[in-house]
Formats: sequence, C-alpha cells, structure tokens
Amino acid sequence: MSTICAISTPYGAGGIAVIRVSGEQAIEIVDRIFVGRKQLAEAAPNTVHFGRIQRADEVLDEVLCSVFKAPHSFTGEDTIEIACHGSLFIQQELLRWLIDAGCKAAEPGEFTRRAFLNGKMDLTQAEAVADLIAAQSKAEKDLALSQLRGAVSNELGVLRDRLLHFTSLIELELDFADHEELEFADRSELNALAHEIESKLAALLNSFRTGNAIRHGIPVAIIGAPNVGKSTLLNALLGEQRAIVSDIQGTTRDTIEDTLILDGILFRLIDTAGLRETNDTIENMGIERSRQAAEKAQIIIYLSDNGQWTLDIGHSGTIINVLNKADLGVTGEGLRISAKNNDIEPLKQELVRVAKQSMQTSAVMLSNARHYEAISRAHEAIERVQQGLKDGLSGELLSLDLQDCLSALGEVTGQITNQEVLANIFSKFCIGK
Ligand SMILES: Nc1nc2c(ncn2[C@@H]2O[C@H](COP(=O)(O)OP(=O)(O)OP(=O)(O)O)[C@@H](O)[C@H]2O)c(=O)[nH]1
Ligand SMILES: [Mg+2]
Repeated sequence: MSTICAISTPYGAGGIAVIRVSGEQAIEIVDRIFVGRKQLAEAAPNTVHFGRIQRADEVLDEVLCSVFKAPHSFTGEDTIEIACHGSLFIQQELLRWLIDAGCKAAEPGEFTRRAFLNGKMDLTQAEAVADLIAAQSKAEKDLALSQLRGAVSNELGVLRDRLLHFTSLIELELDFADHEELEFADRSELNALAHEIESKLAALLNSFRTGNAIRHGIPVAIIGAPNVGKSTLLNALLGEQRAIVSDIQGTTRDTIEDTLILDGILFRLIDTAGLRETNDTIENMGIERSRQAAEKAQIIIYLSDNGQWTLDIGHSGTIINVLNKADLGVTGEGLRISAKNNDIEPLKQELVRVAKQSMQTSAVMLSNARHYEAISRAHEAIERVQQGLKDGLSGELLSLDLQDCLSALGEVTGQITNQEVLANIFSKFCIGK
C-alpha cells in the first residue's frame, strides 16, 4: 500500500501544524528531507526528534518528528507526525516536498480507513472517530468516546458468540439427523438462546429510539435516616400506598421497588431502610441492602428532614439532596418538598433532568442510523428463527436465518463490508484523519 501524507491540523495559520505520514515507506521518505542528529530510520519507536526539513541547501523549517512503528500506531503502519511551524506556506510546502519525495496525498478519512483495514479498530470505532471529531457537547463527546472505546463492538461481539454457539448446536442436530433412532437435539436450549439473542438485539434497538433507560428503568434509590419520609415519598411518587408509613423509626426493613414513568422515562424507584446505628439484626440486614441499593443506583435521592447531610453514602450515581417536610417550615440546603402533601413537582423535574443527562452517557447506546438499520435486520432474522423453532422447522432452514442475523451484525462492525459502504463512511471524514 502507498505511503500517504496530509495536514492533520485545521486549515490556516497556527502556532504549529501537524503533518502526518503513514505507510511502509513513511520513515524512509521523511528521512529524505529530514536532517537531525540521527536518521529517523535509527530512531526508537515512540520517540520525538528535533531537526530541519532540508532539501540540498534549502532549509524549509525546524520541526519535531514523532516516530511510531507498525503495528503500534493509529493506522497500524509506520507513521511519522511532523510538527512544523504553523505558517500556511510552510505547511503546504512541506506537503509538496513529501509528495515529491514519494508520498501520495491522503484522501478524507484514509488514515482511519487504514486503521480499520489493519484491524486496529472495527467499523463502529472508526465511525466513532468521526463522531468524536464532530462532537459539540459533552454528551455527544461521551457517546462517541464510549463507542470508540468499544462499547458497541463489545456488545456485538457477545451477540456474535451466542449466534455461533447457536449455529454449532444446530450443526450437531444436523449431524445426527440421519440416525432415525436419535431424537432431535433438545430444542429448549435453542429456544432459550434465540430468546436471549432476540432480547439483546431489541434492547440495542430500544437504545437507539428512546435511550437505554426506557427499557430497563433508571434505578433511583431513596436513601436517608429513619423517619425522614422516604416511604411517604415513594408513595407520593407512585400515587399509591405502596409502602408502609409510620412515625416509628425503622419502619421500612427491606428494600421496596416499583416503577414510574416520568416524561417518557422509566424509573425504578427503590425505597430503603433508614440508615442508622442499631443492634437489631433484621434492621441491620435491611440497612446493608440500603447501602447496596445506593451503590447500584444511577440516581440517589438523599432525603433529609433537617437540612443536614452528614450520612456517609457509598455511591457512584448522581445524588440529589432533597429536604422533606417543607410544610413544617424546616430550613436548610436542598430541594424543598413535602412528600406528605404531595408537593413533589420540583423533584420530579429534577429526576427527569438528571436522567436525560445520564442517558446520554450510558455505556451501550446506538447513535448511528447505519447500525440501527443493520441491527433491525438482525432482529428480524432472529425473530424468524424463533418462529421457525415454534413451527418445528429443520436445522437447515433455521441456519439460513442465523446466517442472515450474523451477517447483519458483521456489517455493523465491518467484518462483512463492501467498498461502497466504506467509501461512503470515510468520505465524511476530514482529510488528515
Ligand atoms: N409533616 C410532614 N410529615 C411527613 C412528611 N413526609 C413524611 N412525613 C411523616 O414522617 C413520618 C415518617 O415517614 P416515613 O415515610 O415512614 O419515613 P421513612 O423515612 O420511610 O422511615 P423508615 O422507613 O423508618 O426509614 C411519618 O409519620 C410521615 O407521615 C412531610 O412531607 N411532612
Ligand atoms: Mg420507610
């Protein structure tokens, strides 16, 4: 493959500009115009070298060359990144010198395309590179970064393994089909497997439409000292007397869960036992569960009725400090509500706000229409498999649909692809990436 070069920094004058060279001959070509303390061919990988860009007597600039050797570079090829002074003239002249020395000008996205072709990343990750560059907000950036780091790929990898396992079970069945005396392999395992694959695909599809959370519910733990009104709040949010409420401390012993939809988002509310020091064995078991709920929850409603926030709550989610019993005139920091009087509107709004924020950063979320389209086809194929199992179809027919499912997933990750699709994806990149 040819050695390519491009200016990777934005067009215009700047403090410095970076010109990237990648390919088998990258080091050799740059050496033709680079004069440093030593030849780049002798440089250790992942080192930076100061020197001049020089042809005969003409010195173009003083530069820094970063040397990366295959396969440990972005593209998987030998790569040199030349940081030169950011004059437009120098940038363009340097590019011309490189082309004169044997490079080809890179096409849009060609570096990333090579990274994909060299197995440095799959197609979803390559697409994430473009999304990352285009990201304009934190949420967008987080989503692209998680995709770049393999969130979608990993999920699809798991599905692929299950599908291959499925295929091997069917092949086993086919092998024994000649032996009339042998019954078909137990199909309950196949049913379970098909169901598993189908629901995973459905979940992915859902994540594209409405966010992962709509399907599973965002876990929200209501945590606080005894008697602050946690159960009263659960009941108020649900609009029913779900949990027992009393003025006795330690009323709630076990965690109580129920779901609630606010603004199209499904929440899984978890009322918990009040946190305190106690010698009651059962209550302590409940308190342990409270702590576990807090740790797992994506959102924690930390409820207080006196404006003090001194409890040590282990958590990784977002905490909302809520001051209950506002009707009693308590003062202090926190979102003021009265669970007893059903005066909880500000809390509902805050839950929706925090949820929308966290949905945008949840790990596996489809954000790409191409992925959605292919995964829809995979989903249809696995539904045909399920129907086929119900109808008692032969293994041969089932395996056709399984193949359809596998190849649709392969299109997402790029294991199966065609030049047209690739060209379309990489043409949207900027030159130099
Ligand atoms: N005035 C007033 N009282 C409230 C409010 N919310 C709850 N209470 C009262 O506070 C007491 C405790 O309420 P619970 O909901 O059982 O409190 P809890 O936090 O669940 O208590 P534990 O289950 O023991 O942890 C009850 O008598 C409620 O009626 C409120 O907004 N205003
Ligand atoms: Mg309670």
